[in-house]
Amino acid sequence: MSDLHGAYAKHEDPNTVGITFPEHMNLLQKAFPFATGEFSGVMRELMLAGKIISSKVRRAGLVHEMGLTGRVNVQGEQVQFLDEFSNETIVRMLGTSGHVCVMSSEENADPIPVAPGYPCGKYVVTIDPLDGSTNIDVNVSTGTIFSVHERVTASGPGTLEDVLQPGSTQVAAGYIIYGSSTMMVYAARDCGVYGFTLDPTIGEFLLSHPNIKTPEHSTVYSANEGNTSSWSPEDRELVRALRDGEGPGGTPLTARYVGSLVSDFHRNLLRGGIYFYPATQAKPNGKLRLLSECNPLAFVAEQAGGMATNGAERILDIVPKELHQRVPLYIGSRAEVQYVVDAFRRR
Ligand code: AHM
Ligand code: MG
Repeated sequence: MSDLHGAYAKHEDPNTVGITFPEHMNLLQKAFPFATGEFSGVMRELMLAGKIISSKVRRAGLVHEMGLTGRVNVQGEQVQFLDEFSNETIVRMLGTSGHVCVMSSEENADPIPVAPGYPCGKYVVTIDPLDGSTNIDVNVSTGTIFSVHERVTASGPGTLEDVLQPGSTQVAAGYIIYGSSTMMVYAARDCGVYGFTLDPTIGEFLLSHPNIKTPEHSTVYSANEGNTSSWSPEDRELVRALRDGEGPGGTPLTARYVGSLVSDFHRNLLRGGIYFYPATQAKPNGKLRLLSECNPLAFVAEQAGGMATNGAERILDIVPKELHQRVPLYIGSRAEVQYVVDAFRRR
């Protein structure tokens, strides 16, 4: 007779490489009461949407689904077919799940209600459905970013108030990256950061990166240096000093910039690095969105031992005033982000 007990015993640790997301969640639930069935339900819908988007992204060149829709979104950016597809897929999955009361997306001007006739749950989800979408047509990695809060209103349909919460109150956040493999990285409050890789042969995300900790020091800096002339002299000096080995590590950093925030962030999370998108003359608040990009990645960074700031303030402490608010972002390994914070204090 086979030793089934042995097989179960191996799977008592949520960090066991190769387990599925439901197995991991079941094991976490024993230790963390936050990990309710409803939260798992939100994550399940996000991962299903991620699988559908991943399959579409991987075949986009074959089925002529790249390029522009001809529409411009609320940010004034050209909407790509895959932006729209990703947005509609996630909104449909979550909006019919019964687990959320309202959503918001980089692609929509206003909060998005649940689907008509469907019940409202206790969670609020904000998404950047396909970050880095200008890279789709040239076969460079993109990603879906998500942020999960509990609602602050008591019941019924969620409102703008539910969406406009600071990043510090997120219960979970993360991203799905469509790269050389498809990976879902998520952080849950006080639980750590976990990476699951999609095994396309079975259509499941399996735990591949348990308990991710980001290196304390950076080896890489990531910034669009094409913008150097429109940065402040102080930001120019910061990048120069880090590049030339005058930062806290005392060794020069090498440059890596994909132009997909998710991809740059993911590499830096695993290898150690700092990503900058500072204020520019044309964009005095930077380019990146607080709710759909900066907050979720700041949450992941902090849970992994890193930091995120707009220079003057911890990203997660910023109280949002509007849905599509932008902020300068400096995010990544603790030593270099602290170096940025200290430099800002001296300004
Ligand atoms: P998007 O969400 O519309 O794709 O825009 C955000 C992207 C980030 O992924 C990326 O880091 C940044 O914009 C790149 O901006 P730039 O081209 O100015 O360097
Ligand atoms: Mg984006």
